[in-house]
Amino acid sequence: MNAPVEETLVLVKPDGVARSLTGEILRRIEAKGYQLVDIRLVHADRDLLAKHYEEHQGKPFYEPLVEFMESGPVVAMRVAGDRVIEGFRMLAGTTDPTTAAPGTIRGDLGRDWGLAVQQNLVHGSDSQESAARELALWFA
Ligand code: RTP
Ligand code: MG
Repeated sequence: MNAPVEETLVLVKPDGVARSLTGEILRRIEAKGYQLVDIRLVHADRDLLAKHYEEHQGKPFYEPLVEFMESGPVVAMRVAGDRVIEGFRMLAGTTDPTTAAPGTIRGDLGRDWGLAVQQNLVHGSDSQESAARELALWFA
C-alpha cells in the first residue's frame, strides 16, 4: 500500500503578505508540483503564536518574532505532495534571507532589513510531527 501523501503547513508571513508576494510564493509551490489543499488569511493572536513557536520560547529572538508575526495578516496554506515537508524547505531556502541561495524564495525575494528579527517571508514545517501539530493549530 502506498504511504499517504505528506502534508505541510506553509505560512506567508506578514512581510510577504504586505509586499504582495503571496501569489508569487504560491506560484512557486504549484510550479514545483505540490498541491494546495486549503488556504486562509489569518490575523494570528498571541495564543496561537505562542503555541506555534513553543520550541523557541525563551530564545532572544522569540519576543520580536511574535511581535512581527502579529503585526499583520498571514496566509496559511495546507500543501500536499510526496516529501513536501523537505521539498518546501528547499524552495524556501535557509533562514537568513541575505545568505539564502538564489533560486529560493528567501534568496530571490528576501533581504535583511536591519530589524530585531529575520523577516524571511515564509514558514514551513520542519518534520512530520511539526506538520501535524501546526496544521491542527492553523486549520482547527
Ligand atoms: P520557519 O520556522 O519560519 O520556517 O524558519 P526556520 O525553520 O528557517 O527558522 P527557525 O530557527 O525555526 O526560526 C523561526 C523564525 O524565527 C526568526 N528568527 N530570527 N536571529 C534571528 O534574528 C532569528 N532567528 C530566527 C525567523 O523569522 C525564523 O524563520
Ligand atoms: Mg522553524
